[in-house]
Amino acid sequence: MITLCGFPVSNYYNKVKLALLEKGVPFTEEHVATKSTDEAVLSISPLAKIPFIRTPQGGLCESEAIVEYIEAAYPNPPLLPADPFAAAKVRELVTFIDLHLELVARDLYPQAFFGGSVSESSLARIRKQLDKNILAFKRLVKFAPYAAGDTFTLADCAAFASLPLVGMATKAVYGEDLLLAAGVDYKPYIKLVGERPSAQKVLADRKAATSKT
Ligand SMILES: N[C@@H](CCC(=O)N[C@@H](CS)C(=O)NCC(=O)O)C(=O)O
Repeated sequence: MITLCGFPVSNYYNKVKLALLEKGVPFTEEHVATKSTDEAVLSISPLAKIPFIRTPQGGLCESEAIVEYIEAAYPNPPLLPADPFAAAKVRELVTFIDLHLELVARDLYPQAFFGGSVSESSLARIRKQLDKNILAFKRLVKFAPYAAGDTFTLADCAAFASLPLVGMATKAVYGEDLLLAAGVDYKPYIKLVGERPSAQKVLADRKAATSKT
């Protein structure tokens, strides 16, 4: 049995949780906060980031490594196409979402969500990077109706968890949602994915966790 560790407000936690739910993999959840100095956490997630999982074979961190493990260990239903090239295109899209959009926008979160402030020079640098990366992402994403094409894949687990966050953070900081401003029409897509039972559970659990804090 897999234990998913972290908390249900985290986008990367929810990316993994969506994959587990979509595949019907049995799992339990364990609340683990970020920045833990607990050796039991650091021995699995050395940067103390969440999510990580516990498996009968040991622990594993980094959401992409985790979902790839889940995909290989529990192949059905698949969240990657059988065709190697099509599967690589899904992974390519995940990289754009996680690395080129979310990780860049992440530097805005202290100001967007946590009452902190980000320097003017950082805001300008992040904006320039995001403007460029969002246009690149726009060339790749399909929304037809899913992120990588006609089938729900790992790219949707990443996109559903992170695109709204990128939109909200940029809106809060720059006064406009840079995804929408660039013509990345992600809202109907998020609504579509949000109707899936897996996404409904993720959203309900996130809501419950948010109202507790
Ligand atoms: N590349 C990591 C990113 C995970 C990540 O950034 N998680 C956040 C929560 S959403 C975290 O643990 N932040 C605390 C920290 O970086 O110290 C993954 O894909 O799992």
